[in-house]
Amino acid sequence: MKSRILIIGACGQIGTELTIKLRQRFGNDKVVASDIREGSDALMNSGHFELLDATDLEAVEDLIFRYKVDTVYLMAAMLSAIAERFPAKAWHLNMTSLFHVLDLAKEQKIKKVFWPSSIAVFGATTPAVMTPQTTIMEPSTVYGISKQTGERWCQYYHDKFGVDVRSIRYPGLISYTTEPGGGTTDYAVDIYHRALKHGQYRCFLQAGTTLPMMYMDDAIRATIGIMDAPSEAVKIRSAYNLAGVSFEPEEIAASIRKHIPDFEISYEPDFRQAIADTWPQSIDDSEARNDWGWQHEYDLDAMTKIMLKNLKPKYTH
Ligand code: AKB
Repeated sequence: MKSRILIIGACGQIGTELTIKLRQRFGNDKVVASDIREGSDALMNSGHFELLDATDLEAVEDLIFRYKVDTVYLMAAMLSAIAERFPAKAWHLNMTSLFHVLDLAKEQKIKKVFWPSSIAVFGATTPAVMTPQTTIMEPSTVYGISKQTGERWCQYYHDKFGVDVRSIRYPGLISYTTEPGGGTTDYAVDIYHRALKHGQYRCFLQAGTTLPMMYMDDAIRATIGIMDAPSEAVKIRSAYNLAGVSFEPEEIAASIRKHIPDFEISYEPDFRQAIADTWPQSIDDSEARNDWGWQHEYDLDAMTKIMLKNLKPKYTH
């Protein structure tokens, strides 16, 4: 019987923690990690790993066949800031990999798909405060356009072909195990590293830039939560809004000062400011809460405490 999970993009920020959590839950043998590059020791040493280019259909199909995979988490993507530098490459990676997985589900070679969307689907014309599930969406980044388009395709494959695809719109994610790469919300991770290393941080977003964020444990719980939900509970097959906390750089700095009183933040906004300016400040995720019981746990101070505690050994000699 087919019963393995394949994670594509397992060595990224979400993929690393998701793989480890799913291995703890289902057993190491049941979760196959794959990525274009190798990942952390914890990931590489705890189960199957395969080098995989997510845009190579034959290679993806081969892994699905060889490992008897029935569920795919497609986490490979180029994020907002880096995608602006490589638009064609980002579009190719983000869309081609999604089509491959949706087509394999349509052909019933796999049963269930998770694909991550993002708050980047929203744009400057979207209501920025408590952004509703269904609203104006005019994304201005390549990444945002790829996520919005991807959402429409997920809904389409579900409606036309019965594909069981599930998705959430992640806010900025914060974790201490794997650093993010190429996002606009990355400052909220960098700031903890710099606070411990240098006692100060020069922020690439300007003061007052409020963005929706979430601690990684919450994001992983949401991901597994929507995948566990009975099919009929998942009423939205594009992607669900998902909220944790919202804050601006000064608020995270103030939270860090509770542990490192001399910590200083300064501001030198770059091109990422223009991206952040088009994104929501806070998210209304009542649909996710009502449909499949989503609830966040971590607030800013709880997250700060965990981040500093776990990163400290890295910077203490
Ligand atoms: C990014 O900043 O690009 C990502 C996202 C919000 O999807 N963290």
